[in-house]
Amino acid sequence: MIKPDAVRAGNIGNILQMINAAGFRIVAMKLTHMTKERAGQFYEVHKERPFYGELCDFMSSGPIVAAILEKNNAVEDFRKLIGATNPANAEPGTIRKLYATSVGENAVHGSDSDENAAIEGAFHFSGMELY
Ligand code: DAT
Ligand code: MG
Repeated sequence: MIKPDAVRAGNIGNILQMINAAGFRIVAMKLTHMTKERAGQFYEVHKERPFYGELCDFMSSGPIVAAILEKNNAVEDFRKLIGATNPANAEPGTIRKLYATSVGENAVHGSDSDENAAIEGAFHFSGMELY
């Protein structure tokens, strides 16, 4: 996902260009706006964390770009491309280093395993929206 902060800042194009240049194929993509309830469902795994409420408010604060990306070693390579959760710790040249403003408003989401990528893909897209 390209998160609401990056969409608001006009960075959809810049981020997609980096994703493209890194060799990912776009299988599905849409601009969508999650309700607070949908954001809460997406981040259910974090519901006991102190930042959960803030995270759900932020993720439902505006439209996002949801996408399914394909590549060999996609999960690991995408996490390398986006950089550390906290942009202060992200490597130079990563999407979060360039476009995130804080640990909470960090521009992009990337799945953390193939299994979660499948779950998160199905959260946003039906089978008919995959190409
Ligand atoms: P990532 O998005 O790098 O997978 P995560 O799964 O640990 O990171 O957390 C999910 C999101 O929750 C993260 O992108 C931003 C928010 N978050 C994580 N840690 C936070 C913190 N300490 N304070 C505020 N928001 C936080
Ligand atoms: Mg995560």
